[in-house]
Amino acid sequence: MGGPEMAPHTPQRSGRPGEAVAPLDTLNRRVVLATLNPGKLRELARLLGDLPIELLSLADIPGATLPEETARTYADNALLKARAAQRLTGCAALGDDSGLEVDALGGAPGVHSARFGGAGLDDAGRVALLLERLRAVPAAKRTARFRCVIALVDEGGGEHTVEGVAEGEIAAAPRGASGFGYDPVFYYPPRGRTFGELTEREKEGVSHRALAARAARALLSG
Ligand code: ITT
Repeated sequence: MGGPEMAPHTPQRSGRPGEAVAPLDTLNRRVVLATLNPGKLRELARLLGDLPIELLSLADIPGATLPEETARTYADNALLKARAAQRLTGCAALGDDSGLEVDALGGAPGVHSARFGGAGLDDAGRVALLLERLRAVPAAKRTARFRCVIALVDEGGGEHTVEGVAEGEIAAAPRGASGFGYDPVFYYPPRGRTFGELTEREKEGVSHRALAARAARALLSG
């Protein structure tokens, strides 16, 4: 899989002149990102990369797989992923389960966003199918939201979940090439552009994942 470069992140610490600097080993907590989606990995690494922890990616562990997402809620699916990665590595683990909820489709694809239209479709195919399903739906009724739940399973098996939501609309056609998944058709009114037209930094300021990651940061630092 062509994931982002996820060499373990080593925090840098410098003390004031004359001040003792704690050895990095005592600061380093290893946290594994329990996702195999390269777009998510890149975003989570950017959102959490400055924390004084060593971030590892499940994608870098040969043969690592994630359990089937059999649960009906984002939180339970995120926990399934985080538990699996925590058991595999012994490290604290973060699982992300996310999806796009389209009001005109009764909240679909929701937790099934990654599998919308079946296993044969790629991101572009899922976007095309979504636009086809919404062909007759006027602009005012194309409201939608991205939801992201991040689960933390710590070294001792303690579990926490946090959530972030970004409200928007489904555009008439794809626009922009950044991000991943449904980003090119997720129009975000406060910026007047789709997520696919935002820079990584702009998406980090407003996205569902950024909001959830902000709450996850508090859990990791607490
Ligand atoms: P992992 O299970 O390995 O984490 P996945 O892609 O299977 O990866 P999900 O089951 O959580 O993950 O599926 C979420 C889907 O929702 C994802 O594949 C995208 O299609 C879509 N999605 C989630 N966040 C998104 C974002 O920020 N931008 C665009 N699409 C997103």
